[in-house]
Amino acid sequence: MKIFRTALLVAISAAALAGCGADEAPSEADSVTISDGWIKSVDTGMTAGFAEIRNDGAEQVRVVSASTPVAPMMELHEVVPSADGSMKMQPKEGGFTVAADDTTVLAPGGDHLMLMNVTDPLTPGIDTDITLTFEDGSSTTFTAQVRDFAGAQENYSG
Ligand SMILES: [Cu+2]
Repeated sequence: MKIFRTALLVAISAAALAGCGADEAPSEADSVTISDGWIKSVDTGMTAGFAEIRNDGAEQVRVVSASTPVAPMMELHEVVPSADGSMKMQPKEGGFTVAADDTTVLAPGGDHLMLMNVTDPLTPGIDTDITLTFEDGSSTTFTAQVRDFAGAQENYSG
């Protein structure tokens, strides 16, 4: 009888937990799907990472930071025209926002993930993880493939 009662309590607790979870809004990470993640190949120093960030949620999400095992430092960058007409990149204030039911594309010449102080060569064929952290503290990790890419050599104004 005691065993039966314990089992019943466990069942009730599980139901209560499930019900609680269903009432809460999904985290920003749960609303997002990342696709086509890649990193521009580099020997050492700085390079850029890109991806498509799809938000299927009903609320805007915001990427506030990013990290990867292949670089000790990562920033969220935008590309802006400078006074002399050339394009410069700089940290994007507030990070990357993705509106509800929308997709933000990180691409050469536009918003990108900046990998800094890379010490081991990133050559085509290597896959690595990139983790994006959102405004609500949730995070998601995706795989990025290192690729050769010759374009979009913006200057760093920071
Ligand atoms: Cu950059």
